[in-house]
Amino acid sequence: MIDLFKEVAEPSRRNLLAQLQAGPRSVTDLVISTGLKQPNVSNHLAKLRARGIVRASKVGRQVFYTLASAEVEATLRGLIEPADTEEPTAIPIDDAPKQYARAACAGDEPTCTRIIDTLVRQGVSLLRIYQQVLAQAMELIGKWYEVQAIDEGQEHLASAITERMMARVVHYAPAPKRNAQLAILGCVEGNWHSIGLRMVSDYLRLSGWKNLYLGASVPTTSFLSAVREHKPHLVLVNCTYSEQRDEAIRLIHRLVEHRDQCGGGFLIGLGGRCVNEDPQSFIDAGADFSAPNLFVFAEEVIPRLESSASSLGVFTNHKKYD
Ligand code: B12
Repeated sequence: MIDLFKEVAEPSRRNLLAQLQAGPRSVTDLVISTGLKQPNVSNHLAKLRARGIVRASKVGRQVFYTLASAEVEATLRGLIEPADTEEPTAIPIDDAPKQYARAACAGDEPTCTRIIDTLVRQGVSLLRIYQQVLAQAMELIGKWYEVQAIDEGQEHLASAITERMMARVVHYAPAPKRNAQLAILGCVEGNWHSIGLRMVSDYLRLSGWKNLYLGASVPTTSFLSAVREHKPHLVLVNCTYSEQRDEAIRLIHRLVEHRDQCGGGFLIGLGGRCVNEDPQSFIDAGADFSAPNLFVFAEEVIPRLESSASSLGVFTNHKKYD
C-alpha cells in the first residue's frame, strides 16, 4: 500500500496531485496551473514517480503525467479536493496579437495572462510567442498610437504589461544549459525602447549564454565601463529611436577603439528599428553584425557566434521567417 498521507501533507505535492486528479497533464500544464517553477515541478514528479504514485507517458514530443493506478485515485479522493479543471479555449496564433494588443492597451493584465498561458499550454515556443505574438502586438500598438486610437499612457501601459508577460514566458521555459560565454546588452543612451533587446537577452540566456542586461538608455560611458570591467565575448546594442542614431555610431566607435587597445575579441551586434532602416551604415561604423528580428538572431546569428564563424555582417529577413 502506497503511503499517500506523507505526500499530501507537502503543499507543492498536494497541489500537483490535485491537478492530476483531473486527468493527464504535461509539465508545462502543471507549471502554469500551480505557479511552481519548472525544475521544482520536475523534481516533485520524479519523486512521485519513483514511489509509484504517478506515471509518465510520451505523446509526440511531450511527456504527460497521470495518477499511477485506480488505487491511488481512490485513496486521493478521500484526502484532497480535485483542482478546478476548466480548460481554456485554444487561441489560433494569428489571432493572438490583436486580442493581446487590445487587452494590453486596456490595462487588462488578466486577459493578457490568459492569452499567454493558453499559448504556452498549446506548446507554442518562447521564440514564437515573443516574435509572432508580443512583437507583432507592439507593432499594432504603434499603429494605433499613430492614428491616435490610443494615447501615450496606453502605450506605456501596454509596454509595462508586455515586460511582465515576457518574464512569465521565461518562467515556463526549461532551464538553460550553461555556456561560458558572456554577453553585455544595452539600449543606446537616450533610447527607452527596451522590449526588443529584452527579447534578445532572454533568448540568448535560454540558449546558455551568461548575460549582463543593462536595460534602457545606458549612458555611453557606463556602457564602456561595463565592457572594460566584465570583458564580454559579445556586446549587443539596441537603437530604435532615430534621434539616437548618432549616439549609437559614437558608441560603436568607442567600443571598437577599446577593443583595438585591449586586444580583446568581443563582437559587436546592433539591432532595433533605426538599425533596420539602414543596417549597412552601422556595419560601416564598425559593428560586426545586425539582425532584423528575433527569428533571424536565433536561427542564423547564434549558431554562427557559437561556431566562431567569421562571416557575419548584415543578416536579412528571409521568407521563411514571415
Ligand atoms: C512601445 C513603444 C514605446 C514605449 C517603449 C517601452 C519599452 N519599454 O520598450 C515608450 C512608450 C516608452 C515609447 C516612447 C517613445 N517613442 Co516609441 N514606440 C513604441 C512602439 C509602439 C513599439 C516598440 C516595440 O516594442 N516594438 C516591438 C519590439 C519587439 O521590436 P524591436 O524593438 O524592433 O525589436 C526586435 C528587433 O528589432 C530585434 N532587435 C531589437 N534589439 C536588438 C538588438 C540586437 C543586437 C539584435 C541583433 C536584434 C535586436 O529583435 C526584436 C524582436 O524581433 C513603436 C512602434 C513600432 N512600430 O515600432 C514606437 C516608436 C519606436 N516610438 C517612437 C517615438 C517617436 C517615441 C517617443 C519619442 C514618443 C512616443 N511616445 O511615441 C518616445 C521616445 C522615447 C525614447 N527616447 O526612446 C517612434 C520612433 C520613430 C523614429 N523616428 O525613430 C515609433 C516607431 C512610433 C512611430 N511610428 O512614430 N515608445
